[in-house]
Amino acid sequence: MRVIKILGIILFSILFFQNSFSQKKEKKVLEAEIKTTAVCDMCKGKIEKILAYETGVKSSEVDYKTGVVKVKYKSHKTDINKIREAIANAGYNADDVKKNEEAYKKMSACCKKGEEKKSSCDKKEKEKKSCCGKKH
Ligand SMILES: [Cu+2]
Repeated sequence: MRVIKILGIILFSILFFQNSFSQKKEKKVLEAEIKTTAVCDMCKGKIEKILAYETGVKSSEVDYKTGVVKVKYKSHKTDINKIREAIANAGYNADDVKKNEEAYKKMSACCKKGEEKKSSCDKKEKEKKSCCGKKH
């Protein structure tokens, strides 16, 4: 019985220390990459703006050529799924989180087409027009 009691105490303290350790760890700034359906400069501007207002997000950078958003966030203020949701609410897929259809409908035609439209975005850029025909 005594052994069990001692083992119990040891187990309890291990769990306790682990818990307080991971809480300390959680107050860190984490970096993540989220795959989105961003295709042009306008998408980039939009997503970066949204994330700038998102709680806990320190910085974000969208590479619309690859569709990858690099985001730095405070893990005790937000989590990766909230960030994905914010992007999805703007009309873009974010990893496994599907885009908000209402927001998607309101987007400029150029931003809607994902992969296939990428080439035409580039073409327009070469003509020195903004991808979606708007200055931003
Ligand atoms: Cu776009």
